[in-house]
Amino acid sequence: MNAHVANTIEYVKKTHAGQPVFVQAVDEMLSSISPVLDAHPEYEKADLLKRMVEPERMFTFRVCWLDDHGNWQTNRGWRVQFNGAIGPYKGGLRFQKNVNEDIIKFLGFEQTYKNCLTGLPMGGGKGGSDFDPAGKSDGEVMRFCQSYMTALYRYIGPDIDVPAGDMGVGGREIGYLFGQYRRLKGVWENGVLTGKGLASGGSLIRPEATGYGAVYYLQEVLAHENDTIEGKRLAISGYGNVAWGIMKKASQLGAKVTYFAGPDGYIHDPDGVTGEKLDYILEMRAKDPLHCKPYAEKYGVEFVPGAKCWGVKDVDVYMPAATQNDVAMESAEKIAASGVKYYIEVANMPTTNDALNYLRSQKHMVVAPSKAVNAGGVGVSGLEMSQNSERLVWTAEEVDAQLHRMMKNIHRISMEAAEEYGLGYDLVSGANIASFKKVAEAMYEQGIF
Ligand code: 2IT
Repeated sequence: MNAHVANTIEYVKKTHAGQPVFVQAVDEMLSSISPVLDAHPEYEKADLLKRMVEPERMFTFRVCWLDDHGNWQTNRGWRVQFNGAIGPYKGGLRFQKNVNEDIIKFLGFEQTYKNCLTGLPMGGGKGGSDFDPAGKSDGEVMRFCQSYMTALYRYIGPDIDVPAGDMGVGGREIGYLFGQYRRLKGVWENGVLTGKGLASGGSLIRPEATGYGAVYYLQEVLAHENDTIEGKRLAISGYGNVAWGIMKKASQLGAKVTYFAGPDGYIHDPDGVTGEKLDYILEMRAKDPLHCKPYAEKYGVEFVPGAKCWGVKDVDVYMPAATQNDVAMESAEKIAASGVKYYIEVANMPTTNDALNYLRSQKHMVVAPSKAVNAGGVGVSGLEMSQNSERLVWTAEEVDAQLHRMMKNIHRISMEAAEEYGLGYDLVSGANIASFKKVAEAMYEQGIF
């Protein structure tokens, strides 16, 4: 490994001992980019790597709100503006009770390189709160969002920093956040947030974009292997927004999701999640995002409590689409032993580093990294920003066609970057190298900053 890369990884490990997830994301990314540093000794001189692992800035703030019983509640809020070298900071907000500074930094770091892969001018940012949306009324969520935006509005804007949704933040929350921004600023700047409802200037296809994009990327991988998506059986984790997009697009293209998982266990539906079952997924999630068992009861299919579906053999593709570190070494061993060829990461960093490296070392497997596979979500957010800037509304077909092109391009540039350095069909290294090169070049040409 290039010495500057190795030293930077050691430096981050030493200085961020309390932030294991951030360290993991940095380690995963930097471990791929030695050949680029070998080719560009000027980057070491410019201390580029140390600058890349330090956010440009990060805000932490309190968010106070009144619950329905008239009690004051206080939550913690964050926004990291990680890297603005290639565009306004861009990335979602995660509202979940386990959110902390470590998680926000890991997500902001990943976002920088993911956003770069889309080819659109977007820098990396991320934010969130330890607010737990589970069981909260609409009124409570609205008051929380208003308070969150009151703390943040001075620091964001369509050309500054553009938040969106992530776990726990969907169209409803974005609506309340945007309403408060507009009230405070008194301007029509709807490009300040993406994932808005259509009436507020949201983009068609944005809710589906991450899942659709993941399936488009999978199609590229399959085409590379002289294979097609028809008849493919997918095992995924999650049944949230992203998982739902995968289910829908897979069924449109003649494939099917036959396994999916929630925090309570996993479902096996050999006929696949298709037709009206897709609507039921939305209904079930709105009622209770923590239990997928009701699906098994409704459709008379198998539910395995307290387990993950990693290692099942009667599928063709695994797609972890729930949350970070869902697949650790024990699951990776089962996945490798199952004989299934395709491991397509979807959630942000769903695999621990040792598990990811183990899967990548399996000769019979093709592994694709989340920062490429899930980039369609933020990619369509970028298209929403474009529509807001030009004050036009694109058709679903136009947005979908651009998303499809974007995913093909991400697969192609990743493949080419890996080939350029003699790494073969290594989509993980390729995505890291392709995105690193562009961010590094922009930072280098902008001087010390
Ligand atoms: O992880 C992600 O890429 C997102 N949560 C979407 C971010 C965005 O700005 O649309």
